[in-house]
Amino acid sequence: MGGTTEASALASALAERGERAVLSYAGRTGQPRAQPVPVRVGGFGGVAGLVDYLRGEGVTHLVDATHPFAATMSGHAVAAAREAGIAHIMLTRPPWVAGEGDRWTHVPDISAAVDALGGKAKRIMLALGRMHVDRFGAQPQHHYLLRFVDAPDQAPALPRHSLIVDRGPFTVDGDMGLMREHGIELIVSKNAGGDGAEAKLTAARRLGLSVLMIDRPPCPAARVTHEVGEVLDWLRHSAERGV
Ligand code: 3Y8
Ligand code: NAP
Repeated sequence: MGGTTEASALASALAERGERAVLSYAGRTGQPRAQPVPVRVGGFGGVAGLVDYLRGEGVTHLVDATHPFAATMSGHAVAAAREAGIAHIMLTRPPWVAGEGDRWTHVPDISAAVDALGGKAKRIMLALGRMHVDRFGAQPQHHYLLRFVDAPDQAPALPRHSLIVDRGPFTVDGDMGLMREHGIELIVSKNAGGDGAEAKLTAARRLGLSVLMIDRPPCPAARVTHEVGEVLDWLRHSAERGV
């Protein structure tokens, strides 16, 4: 189950070893990154649909390498692997932790982030992608800098906004330039972890800007790793044990 830098790294490692693997995308973006293994795109149709897919394709190992905020998919993966009786592991990245010079305020979820933006108008970089943007219409007083992977069909429902269409991974210089150009005062970010979107946090630190950090949802998986190498070991050992 893909959609992250770690999933792409695992796909490359599996291809190098000649392992039979399929990488699955939800189909949220127009041109997902090409992969060195076969790709399937689109939802499965809930847990039952995923169980049918796993059984129909004779899948023996399910690796959930989706984004830490893809909580519904991760919950379905745990349930479907159990029902189909196949091995399951989650490959994710540790959350970011504030360091020296960071000015972070933590909120538990998107709703709390929206509520935290009451008060006078600011220039805010909303680095959350497209799916939750309209929620911030509850705080229309701000000017929002938005960054989407694909150009939207219609303009976002925020009265004051600028839109950048760009996919990561991003760079510190690029994000510092963007924040300066748009006079950004505050960055809103999911605690995605990983290095594909960390540049904005480093840029904020260097510019002395505050960050509203949205904590990730609970992780449903029993077996979790942060390392591609551990997934490869797990695949090898469980194949040897024939489980
Ligand atoms: C479709 C696959 C790879 C994976 C690259 C990572 C890094 C670049 C940074 C900012 C934050 C954000 C967003 C982000 C990043 C990586 C990784 C990551 C954040 C692609 C991809 C898919 C998606 C879906 C997309 C979401 C959106 C979220 C943009 C491909 C490029 C904000 C998450 O338009 C939409 O509907 C987009 C939706 C889910 C969140 C949202 O609410 O909008 N990712 N991103 C996957 C699928 O269809 O299954 O197109 O190649 C993957 C990547 N995005 O292989 O190199 O590993 O995290 N993705 C966040 O972290 O907050 C951008 O702007 O600073
Ligand atoms: P989600 O809310 O957890 O899942 C919603 C539904 O989308 C799932 O029930 C499933 O549909 C389908 N789905 C999700 N991921 C899928 C996958 N990899 N392959 C096939 N179907 C998938 O998921 P999301 O947050 O929208 O994330 C969608 C994709 O974007 C994932 O690949 C994720 O890794 C990637 N991504 C998400 C974020 C983020 O901020 N959420 C950031 C970066 C990348 P059915 O119920 O029909 O099976």
